[in-house]
Amino acid sequence: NERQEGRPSKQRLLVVANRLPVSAVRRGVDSWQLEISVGGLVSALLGVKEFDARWIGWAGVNVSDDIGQRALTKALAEKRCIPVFLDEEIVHQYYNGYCNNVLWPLFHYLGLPQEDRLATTRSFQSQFDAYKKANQMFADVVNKIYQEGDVVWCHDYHLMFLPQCLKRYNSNMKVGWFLHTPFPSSEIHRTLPSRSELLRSVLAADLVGICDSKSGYTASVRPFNPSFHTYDYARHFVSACTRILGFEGTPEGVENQGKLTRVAAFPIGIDSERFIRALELPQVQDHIKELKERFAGRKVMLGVDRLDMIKGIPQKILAFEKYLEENPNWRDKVVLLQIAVPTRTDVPEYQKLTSQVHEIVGRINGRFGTLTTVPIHHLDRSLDFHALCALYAVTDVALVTSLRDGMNLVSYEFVACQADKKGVLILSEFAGAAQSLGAGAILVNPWNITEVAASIGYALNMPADEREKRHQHNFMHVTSHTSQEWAATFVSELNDTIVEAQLRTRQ
Ligand code: ADQ
Repeated sequence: NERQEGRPSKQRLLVVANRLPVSAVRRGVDSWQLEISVGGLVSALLGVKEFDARWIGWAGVNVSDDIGQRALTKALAEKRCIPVFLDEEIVHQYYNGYCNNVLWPLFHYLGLPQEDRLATTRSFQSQFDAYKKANQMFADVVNKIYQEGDVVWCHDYHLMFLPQCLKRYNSNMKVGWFLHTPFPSSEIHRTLPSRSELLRSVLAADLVGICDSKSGYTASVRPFNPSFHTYDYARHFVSACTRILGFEGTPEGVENQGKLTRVAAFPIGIDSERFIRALELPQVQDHIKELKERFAGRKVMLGVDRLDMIKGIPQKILAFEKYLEENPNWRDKVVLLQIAVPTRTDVPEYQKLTSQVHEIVGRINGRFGTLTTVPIHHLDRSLDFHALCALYAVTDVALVTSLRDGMNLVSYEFVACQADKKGVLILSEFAGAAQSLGAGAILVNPWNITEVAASIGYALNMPADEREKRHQHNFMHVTSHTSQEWAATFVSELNDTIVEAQLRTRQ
């Protein structure tokens, strides 16, 4: 029992996210194999040394028996993870339904899947009920292990209802919430039937952070990053609260009946050192050599994305086709490597996207390929970390053309691996990263394939001194705005907010 264990010397940080940073595979009645999945959030939190961090979340598997649940809980405890057990029906309604069919497309301005629109509208209420129920289940687990003085950091659109559930348990609990996706214009948010409930719940948190490459929205309190001054997502959130709830927007956030919730923009980053160090490893160097030989005499263009509607993969490939069409002399001098990790493979909309991409790639390779070469290499799979670093390092032009993206870490990873090559980044203006890497990248509207095709030509022909200047700008940003700094800033802001709130209450 954690409550009886005595206080650890470091302050405890409870990180609550839909998925735990491990994947669990059952090996027997009471045995589990766990593998840590390293992602942006995990490496960010590894860097926050002053906290004793624990994770609370779903392990991604349905475990209905007591023996299995007990064994998994025990195995996860060694990794400082605490599971929330969700049954199949809840996962179907909460995760597949409300999170991925409603909030994800809506927050990315894509609306609901067209053919499912009516069906989704009908099942909306039951999905939202499941969403609230699931969030309550997360809150129950947090509440059970919470100790006075802990900081609770809730993540993403899956858990918008959680801050309120936690505050109902204990109004003194320090609760922050961070959104990894864009927060859309209030005109989009107001179409959501549960628009008010979600906003009210999030406002129960003490600090709301929006993933963005923006500087301190709370500049009057403490400027984080004074060289950038845009704050679109935070502004959209405040507008939604003022227009939908009638609350007051202030320079610090949102105020209602004397209670202020601070709304801030916290740009996420990557663990840039990890990428830079990896490039020195012999196996990565070997891989780089192989790739250079394989593509000798051709410029390498690269796309690395999850295969999701928001990433704009078909649009990107069509722009590349247009470039080849208009520039026959480049047809045998450039190759596009598109690495796309499949996600949500059971959803028809995503299956359709996969077929669409395959169809376009096949057509273009048939049209411009020769007996020995093709212009596009498309892989439907994930690459391991070292292979990914090598690929970033040999790339001349990276194409990040998301239709919308909270930030986009691929653009950061590419820049981190380009110290030698000083390659060019073509970046969608609709990715949060455009706010921070915009001065070094070529910004494009991904819907305008004529513009993207022209940018490909500009990037391929860019003189070395311009590449160098652009790269330096981005490299400076990526190496000085790291994931570790992002996490440390959020948590220390959350602590400060509480101190301020307590002071205000005492006055
Ligand atoms: P994602 O939509 O997953 O994240 P992104 O920020 O690009 O998008 O991160 C993807 C991660 O997966 C990167 O670390 C990348 O290296 C890795 N990855 C992608 N394709 C891969 C492949 N084929 N093989 C191996 N690795 C691959 C969400 C939001 C983003 C936001 C992040 C973090 O949608 O906008 O930047 O969270 O807040």
